[in-house]
Amino acid sequence: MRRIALSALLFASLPATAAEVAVRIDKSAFDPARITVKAGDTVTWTNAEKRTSHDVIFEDGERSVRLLPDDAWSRTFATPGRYPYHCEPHPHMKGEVVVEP
Ligand SMILES: [Cu+2]
Repeated sequence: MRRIALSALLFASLPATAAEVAVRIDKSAFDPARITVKAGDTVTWTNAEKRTSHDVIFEDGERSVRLLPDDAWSRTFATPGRYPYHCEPHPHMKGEVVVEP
């Protein structure tokens, strides 16, 4: 009983840990296209295509390298805001990361 109470207290006092969030790129689309994360979280895009390469180009200037099939790229979002992005060779592929405080 005492041990359970102590564990709960320790857990409650720990700072929130940064999360890792995955976005899959497949069938020429970002999945999910729109995600909401917390400041400090890291988002990883993985190209799940068989043949097609893609990239992740943010309007704020941050950009991935070209992602060949099975390649992955990550960005950590320190500042709250909206971060729209697209794929350069396929401009119809759009996504957005919403970063909450
Ligand atoms: Cu693309």
